[in-house]
Amino acid sequence: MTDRWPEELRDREGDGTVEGDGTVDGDGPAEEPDAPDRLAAVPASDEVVAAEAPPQHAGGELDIPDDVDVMEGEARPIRSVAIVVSRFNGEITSALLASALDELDRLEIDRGRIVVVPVPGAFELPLAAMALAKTRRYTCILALGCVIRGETPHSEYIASEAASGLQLAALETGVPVAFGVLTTENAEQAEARTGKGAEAVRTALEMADLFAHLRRSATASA
Ligand code: INI
Repeated sequence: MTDRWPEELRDREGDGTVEGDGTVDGDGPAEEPDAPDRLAAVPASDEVVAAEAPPQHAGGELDIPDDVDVMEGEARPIRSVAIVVSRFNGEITSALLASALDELDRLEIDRGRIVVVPVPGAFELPLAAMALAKTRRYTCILALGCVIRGETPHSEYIASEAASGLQLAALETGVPVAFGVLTTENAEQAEARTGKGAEAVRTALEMADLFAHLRRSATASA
């Protein structure tokens, strides 16, 4: 794969935001020259630096016996993060984005390490997330969108394609992709859930940290 930005994804404004026209260089295996396998996508240990302990981000406690090893990540600052966000239902997705950026600020991740990639709608999120993941420039990716159920099945298709496509982008590349797409019955429910942007940040960073642990342990036992 190429290590350069596709022309269409360059930061034209110079403000850390890139916009595509749908033509992206998404072909080829997700490889780095110095890391031949899929673990190449896993953040290197030096990408994770110390930070204050974040709040619990997913409900529920696990009861794990003391006599087994536990490998678990936590949300810590990382080298770089891409946020792909849909313009459809823009008032809601702007609030999701603000929530995500607030959380990244709280975790002391410099704005210079963040790129925001707007796309037309939730249906377009997977293609952009996959293209971004394949660049290997981002330790993790957040996908933010909002699908409000309409009177036709249209929204169902969009929501389900967004979910499966984003999961595919993560599975194909090994880069954590957080699902920050709201799927609600109405706008009021969506407005009440815009804190999901922050949750997506913590989820993506926890997975990136988990992969850093995994990579270190794989290297140590090799
Ligand atoms: N896109 C959304 O992000 N949310 C929606 O609720 C939505 N609905 O309901 O139509 C929506 N449609 C646009 C879609 O994501 C694509 O942009 C469009 O179909 C072109 O591919």
